[in-house]
Amino acid sequence: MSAARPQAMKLADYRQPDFLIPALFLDFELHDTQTRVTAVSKVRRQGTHSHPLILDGEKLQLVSVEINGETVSAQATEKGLCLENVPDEFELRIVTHIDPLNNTSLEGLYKSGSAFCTQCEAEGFRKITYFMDRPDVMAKYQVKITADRQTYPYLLSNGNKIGQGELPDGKHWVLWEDPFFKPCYLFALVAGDFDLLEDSFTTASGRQVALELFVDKGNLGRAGHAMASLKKAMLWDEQRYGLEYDLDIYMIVAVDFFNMGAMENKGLNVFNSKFVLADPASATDEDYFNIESVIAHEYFHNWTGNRVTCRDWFQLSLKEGLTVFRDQQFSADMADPAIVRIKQVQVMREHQFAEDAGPMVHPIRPAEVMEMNNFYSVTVYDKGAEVIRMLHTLLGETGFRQGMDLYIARHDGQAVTCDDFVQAMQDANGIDLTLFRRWYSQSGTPRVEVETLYDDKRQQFALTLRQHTPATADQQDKLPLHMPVAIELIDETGSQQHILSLTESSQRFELACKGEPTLAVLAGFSAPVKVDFAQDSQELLKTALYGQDDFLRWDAAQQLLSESIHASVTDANSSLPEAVLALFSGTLDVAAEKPALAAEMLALPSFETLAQQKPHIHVDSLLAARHSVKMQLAEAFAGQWKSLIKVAPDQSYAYQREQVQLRRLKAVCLTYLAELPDSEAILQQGYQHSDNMSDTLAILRACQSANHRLFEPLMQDFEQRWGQDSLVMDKWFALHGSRQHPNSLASLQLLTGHAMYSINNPNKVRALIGSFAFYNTAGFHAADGSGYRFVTDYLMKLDAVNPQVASRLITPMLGFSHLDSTRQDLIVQQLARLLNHEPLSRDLYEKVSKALH
Ligand code: 0A1
Ligand code: ZN
Repeated sequence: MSAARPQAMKLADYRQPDFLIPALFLDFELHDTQTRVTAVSKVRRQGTHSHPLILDGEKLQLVSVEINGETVSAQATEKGLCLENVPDEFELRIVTHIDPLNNTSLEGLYKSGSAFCTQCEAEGFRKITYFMDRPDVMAKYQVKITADRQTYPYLLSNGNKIGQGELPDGKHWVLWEDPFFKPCYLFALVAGDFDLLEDSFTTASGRQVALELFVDKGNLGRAGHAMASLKKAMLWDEQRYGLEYDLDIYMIVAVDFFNMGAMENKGLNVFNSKFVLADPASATDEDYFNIESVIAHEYFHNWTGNRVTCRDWFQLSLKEGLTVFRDQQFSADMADPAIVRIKQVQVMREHQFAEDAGPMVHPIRPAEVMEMNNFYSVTVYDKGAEVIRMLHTLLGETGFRQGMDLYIARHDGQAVTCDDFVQAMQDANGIDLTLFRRWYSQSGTPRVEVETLYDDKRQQFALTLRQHTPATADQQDKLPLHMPVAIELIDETGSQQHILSLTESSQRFELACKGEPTLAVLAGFSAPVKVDFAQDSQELLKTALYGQDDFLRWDAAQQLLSESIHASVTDANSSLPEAVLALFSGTLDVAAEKPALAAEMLALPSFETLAQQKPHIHVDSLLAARHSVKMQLAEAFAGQWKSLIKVAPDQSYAYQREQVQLRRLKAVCLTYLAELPDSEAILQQGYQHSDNMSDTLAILRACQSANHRLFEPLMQDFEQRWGQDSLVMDKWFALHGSRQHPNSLASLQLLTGHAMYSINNPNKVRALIGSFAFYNTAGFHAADGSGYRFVTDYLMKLDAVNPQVASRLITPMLGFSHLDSTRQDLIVQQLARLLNHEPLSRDLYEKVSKALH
């Protein structure tokens, strides 16, 4: 990346567009390497000015430009086209050629296997034609697609099919019309040969919607769960938010090559096949859960994202934070609410807090962006959802729903801002949210300090909360925030719950309480903060065993475990504290009654979570301490692990709540059991008798994390059985990638040459290299720097193929300030190598330059 360094765009510089394009006709003549795209736009000047019309365009071959039927000569640059002295209103016709086959960035029009498909969010439309590629330019689309009829029997785009025909040369064409105005990031085209699962849904007002799910040939048997999930999501959105689907057809296409999870294109969602295909033999309970949640997420975007969209990309959390919150509510209703919440909090603590601590820290509404694709982040999505959740907590279900109704009624068909959303919530509830708005502009993880005092005489429990947000790489000065702090007071008679509204940097609350209670803070993780509250182990134990709120019980258990692991870092010979033993016996006693909660309470906090709890860590000692605590627990409760793994569902596999809970409990027990010397026969039999992927993977994971000698033979067997199944093999690659073993790097290198591996397929790269960088702590942080070097070498190759995937993969190299100085130096060396690598994408440049700053 020499001469011109990429420049950041600033939210403060937003200007409304100089021109509007209310109608667009697109004509695609599909060809692998030379697709011809004709774009006919109606263009209208907005306001009084004489600015030129500036169109974005990248990697396009310009064929011709006509204004009102007259050819004009126009010089394209690397970034687009500038047309001077255009009329106030005119028809613009542009013809371009594009090369989908060689488009490995998977942005714009590309080939996934033998199918054509598109991905336009955030700024991919500019790789299809010259256009004003920004979400506040909204058009009505008509799309004509022409292609070979045999190879591409299905030609799909947004909206309704309004025409089709055959051509003499073996080709056919289809014409689509989308009646809704939309920004170009929601445009989609798919052409290919698929198996089709058809169904229908009748909306609350009695309209019939055709549901069509397209999968690769032979995969129809794996499409049922996705279709069932879609129907559940459609019904749920009507019942919870009064929102109905608005077109006559809803299509989903599953493809193998996709940069993210899925995409909410109007009426034509494109999905990573990982989030569509499932059957008991090949998919885990977690896969079933994720499919249901991603299908719902994309469906919910139809209102929160499509009907009401973003004015500019700085507002991404407007649609993503809100839609993640809605899919979280849906998942809580479909599955186990407490467990669903625990998983969300784990994502926040492991990944979002880590993002806040690193160089890419940003508020949920970033103020500066160099490459938009870098901001599809855990902050914008997950912290964004936490911010919406706080509004929901502060306003209550009814108030929140009133705010949503007003937001949709006021802004349907518009491209709006996060401020517009908060304003609707404020107006519908008559409450002042001025202070609350700071969550949108202030970055970082706030800390809330808790101090308590019980007044025996007055029977009053006093609680002082102090908040402060430490400075972050992007922002020095921080202000107090408005947050709900949910608490539970536990005493002999039971427990009482309160929601405290914290708005000042220090605030005192008094609560009546007969007898001194045990306090548990942040029920349901009511705010995305770290809590500093020095509690002794007896109090934590009491909360863990006798608390009301399942989340608080799990959290207290995790704190007890975390503390014993950190204690074992300082004293390698320390034995397990009494409280941890009591926690495990107490939890194991009720495991059969509450299997899901017990499973989470018995699971050790991940290395990443432990690392987030301390400003400085020593990788090897923390890993050793975690392992030592695991060993001691394995031995101390050996009998229980053996008996509990027998508590298995007695019917054949179904993705059904009680079954999922028992399988999860069994999986946790297996991780301890595998550490015991006499576990081999049990593991072997468990693997052989398993009739579903959840149980199979639980055995493999247990063997992997215990470095059990069975791991390799079982993995070989697994490969024999599933070697031809791409999605299943991703699980196998991930198990290899994350295996903490002295040979892990060598095996990784070998596996990049495996017949099923391809650097062009993001799922493969994430499975193998991603799980190494994110989860193979020992391998990635190897003291000699070999892990960092391997990832850096790989990133250099990958960046040339797919910068978006490369840029996600670099995340574990960014936050290094908590590591020892030797490792910090080793990482910095590798980042410096990357910075000097040419060419370097804007995606990686933004992250590496910030990390080295
Ligand atoms: N809007 C999608 C996420 C998405 C973003 C970018 C993509 O390609 C670069 C693809 C999908 C969602 O939230 O599901
Ligand atoms: Zn989304």
